[in-house]
Amino acid sequence: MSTFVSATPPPIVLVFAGTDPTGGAGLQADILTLASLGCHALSVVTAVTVQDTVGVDDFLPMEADWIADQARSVLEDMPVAAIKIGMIGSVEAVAAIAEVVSDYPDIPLVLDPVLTSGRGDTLANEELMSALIDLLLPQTTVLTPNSIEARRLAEDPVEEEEGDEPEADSGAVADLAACARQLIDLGCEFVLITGAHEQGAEVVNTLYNTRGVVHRQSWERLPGSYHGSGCTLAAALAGFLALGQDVAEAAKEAQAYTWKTLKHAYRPGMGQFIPDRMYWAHEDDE
Ligand code: PXL
Repeated sequence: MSTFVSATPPPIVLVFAGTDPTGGAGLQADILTLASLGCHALSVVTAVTVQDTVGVDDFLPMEADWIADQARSVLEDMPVAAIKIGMIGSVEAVAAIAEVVSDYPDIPLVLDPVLTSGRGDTLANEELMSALIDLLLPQTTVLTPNSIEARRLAEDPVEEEEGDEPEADSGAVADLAACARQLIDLGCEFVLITGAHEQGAEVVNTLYNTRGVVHRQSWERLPGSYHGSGCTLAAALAGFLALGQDVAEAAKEAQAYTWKTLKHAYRPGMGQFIPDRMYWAHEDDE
């Protein structure tokens, strides 16, 4: 008779996110991404969405107490190596999550500021954005906005600074650098701004900290429109942090992983492509 030996658990990542029945974005994207990297995802539901691959039709925010209770029960049971926060759904939920994570200041926290869906459906109003800024940004290790979210969160500081005209061709980068500085001044340690929504043959993503640019990486621009690429990137970043990498290395690895999931994306419905988080399991089929 063999003796049962318990396997060592993989690194554990706690995810706060909304559900997405398409499996493209949100909680489902995060769990798939983390599983693909060899992490175990703890999943706290913050909202339930009604959507297809074209867009989000509606969402129901989870009650704040229910979010806090879901999180506290697993945090007290298991050692969490990183936390990832995606869609939140209500101001009360932001406050509840901020209170829970404040009890775990040593766990690295990745905040993906989900403001809209890929189609542009609103997932966070102005009040929710300001709660994110006041309550969660100061506790964030890495904020992962796309360039549109970065400008909205930083309230487009370049426009406000009169007479500070950016140069014609370096304008976008200069403006995003100003946004990054502003977001870091608001309290997060690092900002990874993604550039898929900017012009150019390549997508340029830049990681900043208090000293400025940590690294800038360029990726071949892929032709599709993708559902859940931001969730994949932020979850992968949390996963690599949980696996023991530092922020600079984790941000590079997360980009490389995400680009591969987009390269292998498929279009299961009538809307956007879905990144293949398990691309490596299908590679032999090609
Ligand atoms: O991709 C951002 C995102 C995050 N979370 C949920 C979503 C979306 C976009 O549609 O539905 C639940």
